[in-house]
Formats: sequence, structure tokens, C-alpha cells
Amino acid sequence: MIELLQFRHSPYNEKVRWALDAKCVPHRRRSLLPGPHMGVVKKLTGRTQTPVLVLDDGSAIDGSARILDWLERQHPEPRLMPDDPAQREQVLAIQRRFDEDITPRIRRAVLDALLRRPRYFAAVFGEAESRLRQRLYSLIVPLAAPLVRKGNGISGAAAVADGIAAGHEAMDFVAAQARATGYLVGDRLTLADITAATTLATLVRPANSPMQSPQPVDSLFADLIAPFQAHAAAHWVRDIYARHRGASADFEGASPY
Ligand SMILES: N[C@@H](CCC(=O)N[C@@H](CS)C(=O)NCC(=O)O)C(=O)O
Repeated sequence: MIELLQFRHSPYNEKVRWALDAKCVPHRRRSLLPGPHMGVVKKLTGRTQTPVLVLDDGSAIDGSARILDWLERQHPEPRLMPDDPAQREQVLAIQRRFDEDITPRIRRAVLDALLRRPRYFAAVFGEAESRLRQRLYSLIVPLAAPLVRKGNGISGAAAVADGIAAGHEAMDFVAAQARATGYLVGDRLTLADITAATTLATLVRPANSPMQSPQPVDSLFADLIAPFQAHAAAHWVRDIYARHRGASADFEGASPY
């Protein structure tokens, strides 16, 4: 059975989980803790980024866009790409914009707030772990924080402000783009919707996403995401999750299908 090596709280990982679930691809999920994940992932891909999909023959694919491309070819139904070539280009352009610009910028603001609360950080990423392991992990977080900040370009207050600006930019784009049909490209769900919804899920925390837990939300993190909640795009995220995300969004181990 193929295996997804993942972080629980991550837009790129959630994008791949959604596509696997939508296509009912039997798979196993293994949640890794940021930091300790490096040894495991590097052995497979030579890099350290998640998500990683390990195929039945032991080969590994990383990069959410590459994984989605593989999935669309191997498991074409239901289709997450339009048939029309111009619309396909539009979907890929939206995916690129989020993957390469919007998502890393928003992540700076999100990670900054989480790193300031080591226990909450440990709960967010270590929900599948025992309380004791979460506690031990929370003691490492402050030590690793400078490296995490450097690796993600969190260079100071300006980078955090830019991350918040990226959240507003993304929400304005989504609200305008989805106004006509409820979808970002054409009149049905595509990878563009999944990419935008999973990125914005870190700010909106829709039901049925791992980004909704743990509860209660840390107060600093709550302050960060509060200004986004009433935006039309936040309603779009909740609605698209409710209508399209399906019931098996969050599980550890083997998939129920
Ligand atoms: N472009 C990559 C980005 C993946 C990425 O940035 N993953 C982050 C989690 S959100 C990660 O694994 N960071 C840890 C690391 O790079 O060591 C994709 O689309 O999959």
C-alpha cells in the first residue's frame, strides 16, 4: 500500500491528502514531527520537504504538484483537472502562484505565531503523539526555532506583516475569482480550488480538516486569524470543505477505503 509521509498541519500536505481522499486511493499515512522528520525524508528523496508519497515499489515522490500530477495520471477519476487546455493552464497557474508565493508567505505569519507558543506548536504538529512525547517535543521547539525561522524566511516583523498581507491578497483573489460559479476555474472542483482552500485552511480552520485542531486555539494564534474569519473567502473555504472534502480527511495509519 502506498504511504504518505506527512505533517498534520501543512497546506501542501493537506492538498495531497484531499486528492488521495477524493480519488479514494488506498494509502497509509504517517505523521512526522518537523525536525525529527529530516532523517526519514532525506533518506527517501535527498531533500527534507513533506509531503512525500512512497509508492509500492519503494520509490518516492515529493513536491505536492508532482504528487498531484502523478495521481491525476494514475487515478484519473474523479478528474481534478479541466479538459479544456486554457482552463488547465489557468489551474496550473493558480497552483504555482499559491505554491511558490502565497503559501510560503502566509506560512511565515502562521509559523511565527506557533513558534512563540512551544506547547501549542507541539500539540499542532504532534497530535498523533503521546502527551509525554508532545511535552518533550515542546522543550526542543525553542531550541530549533531560530533554524525554523531562518529556513522559512521569517526574518522579522516585516516578514510576518507580509505573510498577513498575503493572506488578505489570497482571500481577495479567491472571493473575486469564485464569484461567478463558486469555483476558481470553470464550474466544477479542480486542483485550483483544492490548492487555495488548503492554504487558506491554515487561517480559517474549517471543520473536517486537521487544521481545525487542537482545541482550544492558542490566544496568540487566535489573534492572528481573527481578522480573516468574516471575509467572503473564509465562507468559501468552509463551504468548499463542507461540500467537497469528504468524511475521511483526518486519519492516521491505513485509509478506510
Ligand atoms: N513545494 C513543496 C513545498 C513543501 C513544503 O514546503 N513542505 C514543508 C511543510 S509545509 C516542509 O516539509 N518543511 C520542512 C522542511 O523543508 O524540512 C510542495 O509543494 O510540496
